[in-house]
Amino acid sequence: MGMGDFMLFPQMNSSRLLLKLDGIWNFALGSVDFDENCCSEPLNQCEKMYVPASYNDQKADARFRDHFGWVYYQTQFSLPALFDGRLVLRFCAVTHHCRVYLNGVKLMEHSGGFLPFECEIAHDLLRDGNLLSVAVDNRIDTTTLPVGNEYQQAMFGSGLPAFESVRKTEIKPQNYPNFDFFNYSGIHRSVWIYTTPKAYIDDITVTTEIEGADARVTVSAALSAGGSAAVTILDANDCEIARGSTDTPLIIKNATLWQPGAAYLYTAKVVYQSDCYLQKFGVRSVAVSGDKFLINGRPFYFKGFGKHEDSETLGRGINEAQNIRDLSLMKWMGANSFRTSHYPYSEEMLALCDEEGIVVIAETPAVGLNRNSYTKIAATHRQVICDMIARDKNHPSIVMWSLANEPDTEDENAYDYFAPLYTLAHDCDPQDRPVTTVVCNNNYIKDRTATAMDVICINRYYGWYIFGGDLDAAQQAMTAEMEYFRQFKKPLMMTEYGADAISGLHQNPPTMFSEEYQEAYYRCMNSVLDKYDFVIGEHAWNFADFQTVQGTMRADGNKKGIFTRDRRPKLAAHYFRTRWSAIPDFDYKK
Ligand code: GCB
Repeated sequence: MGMGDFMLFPQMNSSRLLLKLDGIWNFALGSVDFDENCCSEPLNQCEKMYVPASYNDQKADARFRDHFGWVYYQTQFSLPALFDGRLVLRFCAVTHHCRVYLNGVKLMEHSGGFLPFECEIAHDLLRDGNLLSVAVDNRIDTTTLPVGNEYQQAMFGSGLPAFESVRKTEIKPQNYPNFDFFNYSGIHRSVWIYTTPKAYIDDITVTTEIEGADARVTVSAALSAGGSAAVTILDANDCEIARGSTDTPLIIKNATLWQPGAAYLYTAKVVYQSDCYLQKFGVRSVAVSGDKFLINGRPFYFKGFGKHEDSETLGRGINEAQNIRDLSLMKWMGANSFRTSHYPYSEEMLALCDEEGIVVIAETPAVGLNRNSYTKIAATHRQVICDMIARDKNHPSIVMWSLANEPDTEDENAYDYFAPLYTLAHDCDPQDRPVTTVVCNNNYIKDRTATAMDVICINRYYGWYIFGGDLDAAQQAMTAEMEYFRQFKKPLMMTEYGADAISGLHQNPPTMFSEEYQEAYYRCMNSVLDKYDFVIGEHAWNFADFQTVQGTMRADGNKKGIFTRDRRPKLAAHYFRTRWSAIPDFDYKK
């Protein structure tokens, strides 16, 4: 795959057929050694596994939950001989590394668990009863995004009897995520076969410029045999309002803007020979000006959350019903935005945000970068930035790109590492949206990266990890930090702040882990944020409780959710609902 490969979201229309291969597949656990036989022959010993979903939580068996290395998925399908056009096999996300075989022939290999990949299937490869095999490797290390730690041997060799005794037996091989979410793996999003005519539309890019009451729309397309394509612009009622061709700007008279909370989508219908594709888009502008973040020229205030793709049984698998519910809960709370922490989310979710008027900060899977990973990871990081923007560039809901979450920015090489990535993201984006890197540098005075971005994005846990239980100290520390950052005269956003709360645990006076403490924590922090006009938003960490690796810091996962994992509100949900209902989307800060 090249840099920022084209990747239209599959769609069924008058020129294209779309078949989902989702359902119950055959499945077998493998080892760290790849076994090609498990891809060329039907698996002889296998289990049933649902696709799309993580495999980890589908079985009541730790071998699945804690697996390390390869697993094998297989399904069989037959196709009617209906056409002689192109057949494309598309995976929307397989986490983290995979090899795809069809009838024993290797078709694709892909690294990176959160973005799509596809290839054309030759007609002569097909037969009656095709065997599709997908081998998936879940290993993470210092060369992958997200980053895995090397074998944790710190205590080994310490001479302590416990570690000496364990050393003699082999400790079971496992992943050591350098990030705080469960390393769910498997075929996480849909598997599709779609057709196109032989001459086809490979990619569409829509850019818009607001000119007074009108909008100038440029629709450009990558076309398999060159030339240009016909373009029709349809309004939200599917009425034609402009007509022309690719690369010549079209005018929408009296354009309706895409606004947070009041989405409006147009469609560009692109017709190229016998192919056609309907690309939705919105007319809206995004810019940073002084210490404000402007949407459609007005200072926007981000109210919302960091999230995860995480649910019962499905793990990190796409859960569209839950996506609907999550956006509904956000609206119930008066929230207007979220960040796709800590990886690109499904295209279905982004399309839903386009429709629902929810604002999105889109993040790469670059989480857990430490000073040792910079040199090893640079090429992969560049690729994932290009690929994410290529996939997501047309979504009006996305207003900013996040290059990474909490890299080690105290390291002196961090600025030199991130400055070119910042430029790259701007260069990749036809809409040239703002770019940020989300940091959590306790020694923030040493940070040169956060302040070099368009928006300073900070994760901060005073009152939890630092000054846990002491909200007075937390308030002072937070105030000092805001006083420090105000000198940069740039917009600053709290991309994370939070406190764990065990649902149902109540305490008066509030103590850590109680619902009351979580609420008191947010009241205290928000009282500081409200004092600073350059603070352009607050994203609570996290929307909902989520699964993590086991550990002394985590009781059945991370409990910083404002909702439980099954989306029941904690006290803080009601507090934020009251607060956010009173904070307008625009002009909150002077
Ligand atoms: C952070 C991370 C997030 C963690 C969170 C926490 O700073 O960005 O991934 O889950 O803290 O709760 O510790």
